Amino acid sequence: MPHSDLQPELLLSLYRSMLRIRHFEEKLAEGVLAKEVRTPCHLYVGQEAVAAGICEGLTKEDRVFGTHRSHGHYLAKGGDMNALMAEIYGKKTGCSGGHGGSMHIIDTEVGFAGAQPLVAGTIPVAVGSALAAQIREEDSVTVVFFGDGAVEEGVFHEAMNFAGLRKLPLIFVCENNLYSSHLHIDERRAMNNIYETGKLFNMGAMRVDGNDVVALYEAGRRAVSEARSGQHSVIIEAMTYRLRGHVGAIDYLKDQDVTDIRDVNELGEWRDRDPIQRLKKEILEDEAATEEELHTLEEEVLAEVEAAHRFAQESPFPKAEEFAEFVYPAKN
Ligand SMILES: Cc1ncc(C[n+]2csc(CCOP(=O)(O)OP(=O)(O)O)c2C)c(N)n1
Ligand SMILES: [Mg+2]
Repeated sequence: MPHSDLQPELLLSLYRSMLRIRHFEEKLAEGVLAKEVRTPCHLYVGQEAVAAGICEGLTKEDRVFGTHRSHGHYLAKGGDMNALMAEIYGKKTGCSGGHGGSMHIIDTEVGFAGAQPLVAGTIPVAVGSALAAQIREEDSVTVVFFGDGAVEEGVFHEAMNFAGLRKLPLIFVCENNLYSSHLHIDERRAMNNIYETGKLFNMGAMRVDGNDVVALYEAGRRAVSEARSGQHSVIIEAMTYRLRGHVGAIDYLKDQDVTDIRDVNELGEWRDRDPIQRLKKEILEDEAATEEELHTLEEEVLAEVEAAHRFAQESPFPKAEEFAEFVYPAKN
């Protein structure tokens, strides 16, 4: 019995998408630890299935908004890897001209409408994007990714209400990784039931295994079709886990004696649910590809990441006199 009805090409595309994020961030982590990278980095390792699964079902015209932890959203939506690495290295060739760093990334050419560090900050902007699409009778949907911590900001509820009222072509994707910085969700919420918020606002509401990329792809496709047709907005709650720390690059999986406040056993349990290993196993069991084909694919991804790293290292920094560009309006 195959694990999935999806075509092999689609499974391989999801696999490549997750691997690109994983290897990109593992390379980046080396740069962070070596202090080559000076911008704070919130790594997405462990959560790749969410970005990959949801973005696979979007078109270039669909708009995606991210968070402080958005390297994965940017890459999965088709953002240029060289430009992302260069941005995080503070280089002029970066996707934000080297002025933004890890948390201010954007590539409107591919529909990555922007990420920024204020928790819940992009949620109302995404409402505006979806409202504009509705008024202009565009066919696009808007997707906004955010963490479980963002649900504690009042603006989340205001945005949900407005989207629900207007049936905006908007999909709220909450990545519930159980933690907001160092606080567990059980210490912050009376109920661990974020997806049910959708029911209060007359939306579609789904909770999905956030480490199962195929389930996310299927949930995303359904949500997109409902939101695009004007049926209603949708909230998807993806239950997942970040395998690295809140910020920075320490790899608790390699150094099991050191952890943040999280329990080593908890980390171990989630490591065993690694979304990439899980899809790999399914692909092999379903004979959608051979071990050798997957190896070749991974080598290609590693070469792409190495090239992006070289590109970032060799690119120039912006000039000091250019720092105020994009901050103040140009003088006449
Ligand atoms: C408005 C606001 N308050 C506090 C912070 C500090 N802060 C940065 S990330 C973060 C945790 C966010 O948790 P969550 O939304 O679950 O995302 P995750 O880090 O788990 O991906 C906090 C509190 C902030 N950036 N913005
Ligand atoms: Mg969180």
